[in-house]
Amino acid sequence: MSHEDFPTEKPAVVTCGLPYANGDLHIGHLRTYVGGDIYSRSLRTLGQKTAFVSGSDMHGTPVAVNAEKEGVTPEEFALRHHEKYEATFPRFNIEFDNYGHTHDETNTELTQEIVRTLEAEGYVYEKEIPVAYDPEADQWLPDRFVEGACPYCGAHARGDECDEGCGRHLEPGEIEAPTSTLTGNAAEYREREHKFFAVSDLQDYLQEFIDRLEGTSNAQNQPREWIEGELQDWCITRDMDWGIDYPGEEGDDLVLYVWVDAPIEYVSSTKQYTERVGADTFDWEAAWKESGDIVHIIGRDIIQHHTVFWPAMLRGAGYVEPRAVMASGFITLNGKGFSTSRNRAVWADEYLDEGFHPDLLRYYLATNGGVQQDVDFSWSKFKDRVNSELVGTVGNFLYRSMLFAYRNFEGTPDVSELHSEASETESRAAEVSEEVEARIQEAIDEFEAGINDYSVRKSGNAAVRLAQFGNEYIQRNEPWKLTDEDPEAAAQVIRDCVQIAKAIAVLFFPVAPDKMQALWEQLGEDGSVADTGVDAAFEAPPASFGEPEALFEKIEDERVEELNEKLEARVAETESESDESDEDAEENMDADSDADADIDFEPLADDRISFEDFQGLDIRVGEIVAAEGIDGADKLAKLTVDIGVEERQIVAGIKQLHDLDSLAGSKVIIVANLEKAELFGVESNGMLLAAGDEADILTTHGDAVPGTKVQ
Ligand code: B3M
Ligand code: ZN
Repeated sequence: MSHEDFPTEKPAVVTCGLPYANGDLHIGHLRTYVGGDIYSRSLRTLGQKTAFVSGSDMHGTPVAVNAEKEGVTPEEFALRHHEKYEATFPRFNIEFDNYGHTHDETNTELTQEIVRTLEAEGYVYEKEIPVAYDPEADQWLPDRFVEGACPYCGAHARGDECDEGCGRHLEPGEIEAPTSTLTGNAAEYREREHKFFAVSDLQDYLQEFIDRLEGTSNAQNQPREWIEGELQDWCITRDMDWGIDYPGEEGDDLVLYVWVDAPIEYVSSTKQYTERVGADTFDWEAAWKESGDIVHIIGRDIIQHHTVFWPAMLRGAGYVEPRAVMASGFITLNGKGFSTSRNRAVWADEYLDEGFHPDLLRYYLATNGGVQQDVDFSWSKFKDRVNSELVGTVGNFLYRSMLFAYRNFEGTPDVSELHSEASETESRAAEVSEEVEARIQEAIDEFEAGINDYSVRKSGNAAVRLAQFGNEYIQRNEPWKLTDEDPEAAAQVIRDCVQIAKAIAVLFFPVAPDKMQALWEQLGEDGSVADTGVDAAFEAPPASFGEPEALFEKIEDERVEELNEKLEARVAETESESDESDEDAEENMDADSDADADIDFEPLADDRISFEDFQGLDIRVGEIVAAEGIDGADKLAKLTVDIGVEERQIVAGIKQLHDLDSLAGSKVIIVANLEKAELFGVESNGMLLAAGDEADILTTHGDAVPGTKVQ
């Protein structure tokens, strides 16, 4: 790919898909926003000039349908939700540089201007098409006002999206056997003139664009079938009065399709940011019209909009194309989809009201799986990860080493005498041992690689792995024994640990901003850790600091039981209240399918095997060293797996289901003594264990090292 690594000299814009202003936020919705916030903070830590923007999506039938149900105007309805979102995001430390909405003046003007440019460039034409119409309601039926069968896969679909089947965007007139969601009656098709954007004129451009596009592999690969096939032009108007008027046709009932003005909010929101802080701080035109690094973070159900329609619009109107699209998987709750109508959700406000710190959820959502993997939330898994990783690894290291430093040295030990010669050398951290200096550098490299691989899990885990090393380092060197025997050596070990603590503050800040600011202050540092960069990881901490306090608190089992009971009771109550509990009301965003509702489990095997037979299997813990797709094979990936005694090449059918780029470092379970096989001309020496059709990869719960036998 042609892009240079971050940090670049260009201004970067990180955006998050705009939430439709039509419902309450649950923690599943927060995933892409947390991811975007971590990603933009991480870019800044690397020294990249970055704007992080988004806004509420006010238009379209998702809002109009719900406003109608409530009997209020779409504007009133959408603004109310917009204000709620705007207040909720900061409570999770999701701090947009600008959070606007699509109905404001900036976006209305910019959208109309861009459409006029597309017209002037000859990309817009008029065509008569069949549009669904409800004769009883005497109304046109755009998008979600009509349902029917998808013409491509036959699944039940919405007017503009095959949301339960193949996921395609559907054009007006395409849906078969249309029915009106207003009256439930069969709809008719009536001919009507609409405006079209000639996406097909940009096909050659899009084919080149997709080869340049970075981000997650789903966003790079999925659009190929559309871009390389026959590209359909895109109807950009709708028969509604809620939306942005088609320029020059104000007053009639024709507005722009919501997907025209929604992504333009990315630009408008950046523009508002510049208007607030000045072009010297961030110049929206330099980023969007000259040369910027644009990174979109979205749910995987809107890949087509961001990799086909949107870049075509940008190109047609003379704007900069996206550099990367990170498309995330969905979130489930206890293995099933979130369901707002059944109250089967952990609501964003509820999570905070239960007294949990936002940084814990940020950590969980960002590092539980690669960006494009589905992530399951349960209170019990949440507890496990908080207790073992945040409390047990990070918190434990920080507390024990800083307490030791405070009690024995009243802060950072002075070891300058020991390094009087070294201080003139090229060492970046003159007073730190070579081993620790190298390990901090490794953590910085992992952090940076995570950013360039578009993996917030990798960048987020760099600090956790460093803390793991810290625990091992302190354990191995036993400074508590050295204080009498060899005080200088004890001072050096603790000096090293304090430096590790500082590096953790810098590298973990994007994931846990509040907690790491607290650590920064515990270290006696002034100002905000947000204003530092990776280099601060090597700068000496202040000489003195006070008694540290534990940063993370253990979650008790009883608390989890209580929360599970609350959730179950609430779902039961909602279901008994609702007559139509089988019929899920429409979810406003993604992640709402009942993931396991339709699984036909295979019957249990009748034949028992002996213990000896089982022992004949050599099952081992491994660690993925590298993963790449096999050319020509849709599903297969070639993995290099470290199994302690040696490295193995293993072929596994996980290519489309996992973000291969973020698999390195993952613990896996493999059958080591399966006979070798050749798949697509590639030798497979062992078998990776994974569960179900989604190839959910088996891993270990604790820290079993590669090579450990599974028994
Ligand atoms: N408002 C929400 C969705 O479809 C939609 C995103 C717009 S992003 C420009 O997930
Ligand atoms: Zn379909």
